[in-house]
Amino acid sequence: MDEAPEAGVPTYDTRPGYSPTNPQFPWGPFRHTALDLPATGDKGPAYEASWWRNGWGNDVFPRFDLYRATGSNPPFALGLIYTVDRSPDTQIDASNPAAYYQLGATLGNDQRMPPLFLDIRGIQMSQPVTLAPGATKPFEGRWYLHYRWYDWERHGAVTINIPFGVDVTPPSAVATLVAVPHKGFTGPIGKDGWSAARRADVQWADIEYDTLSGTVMYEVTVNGGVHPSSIFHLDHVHTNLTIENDVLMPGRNKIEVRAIDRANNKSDPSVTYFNSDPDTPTISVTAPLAGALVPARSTFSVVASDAAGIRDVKFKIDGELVHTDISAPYSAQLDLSRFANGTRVFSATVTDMLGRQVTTTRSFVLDKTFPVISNLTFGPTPFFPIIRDGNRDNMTVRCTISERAAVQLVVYNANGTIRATRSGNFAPGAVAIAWNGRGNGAADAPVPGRYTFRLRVQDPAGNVTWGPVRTVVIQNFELVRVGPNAVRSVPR
Ligand SMILES: [Ca+2]
Ligand SMILES: [Ca+2]
Ligand SMILES: [Ca+2]
Ligand SMILES: [Ca+2]
Repeated sequence: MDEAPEAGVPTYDTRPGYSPTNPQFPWGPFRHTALDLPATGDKGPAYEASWWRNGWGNDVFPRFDLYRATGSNPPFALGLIYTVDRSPDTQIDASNPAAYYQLGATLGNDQRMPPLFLDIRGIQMSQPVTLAPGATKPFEGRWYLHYRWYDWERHGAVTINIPFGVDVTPPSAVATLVAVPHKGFTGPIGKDGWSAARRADVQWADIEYDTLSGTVMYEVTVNGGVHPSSIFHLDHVHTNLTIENDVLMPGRNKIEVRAIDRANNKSDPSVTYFNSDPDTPTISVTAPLAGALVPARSTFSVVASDAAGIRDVKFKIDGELVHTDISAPYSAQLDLSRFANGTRVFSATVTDMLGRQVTTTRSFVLDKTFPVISNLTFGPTPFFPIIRDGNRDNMTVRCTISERAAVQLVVYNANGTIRATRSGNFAPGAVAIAWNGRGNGAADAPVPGRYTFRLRVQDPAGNVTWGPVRTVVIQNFELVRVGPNAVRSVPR
């Protein structure tokens, strides 16, 4: 490809070499572009490893590591003269020092030159302004490094021309990105693109996304994690990827695709979603308990789960829809006042993202009727609960209740705070609850004064009726002997 060497002048082998930091796969910043190129037509190992980069980088200070093949004769070079321009076949005139730069060094045993860095923006300032197709900066596009070796005596006969490219402009975003069930999938498709598929085919338009250096590959991200597959654009055979269930999760999967150009610039991501719902939902009732008595206003709760998510849970009473819940917890206080007392059926239906439905039911007994308190009496008042000579008395509250209930006597101090409570469970009919004047603590002795009290009556469904407020008085007393075997208590 080059002119024949002059007689008696050494020629130098400029076979491509390696980057010392990443000899096999030069990914990332521009490091040894020139060495990847067939400068002598010799496809060395580095050339084979990165031919698809084709010398493009996104660094405006590209680095060249140049060395001579071992065994060259003579064994040492002193340096090289070089120039950089847009022309592929510039020949360096060694007799005109104004036409070239010089990089001098005595090569060591590894035959490497010190790294040569080019300031492409600075070089561009002395060049005609050209804007290559697809470029956004004048320094982008194809460049050529031209150089000749020299030793103690003379320059090499051949100017070696190394093409390289600078591209700092990202590719355009990937077009018409979709994710669909894998082509083998035959199951149901729900609304909003939901399906039971656990494998997705991701596809996008097979077009050129970078007109400067060219698209070389794509990066696919699933739910924020980069997919391990390298998808090369070369030959335009791969603008798709099948995603398996090792990265595809039940639910809404976010899939992003970026185009990457030869210079390693990445496009903005294009985004699509794949909605996978492979499982059947579960549901169970947590309230009410089976057969429980339930008042007119009561909280109904279910626990529902589905790996892909739940569209809604519907509550029904005797088949009538009473509540729709779209988010956990699935719980609602229902007003059942329009339903009749007696056994009713609560049912809850969960619908998953694909549309599968599972229903659970539970019977309960509706009791909207509040207990009724009648015939309320109490006494005595005042009463004398403080022991004198072994004598004292209690106050007793009596009434009649309409149904089985838990009855509580609540006694209040004059300031409204609770002084004491006494409780018992009673069948329908007569109730009697006594108060010994003490508080709730065993050592809380009676204190003379005025107290108010009420009865609180709660049926098994939870309906509560309060009785009227009454007042009772505790007094100190002394015993007055009024006969041989008779005493009388006298307040004092
Ligand atoms: Ca580009
Ligand atoms: Ca499901
Ligand atoms: Ca809810
Ligand atoms: Ca009742």
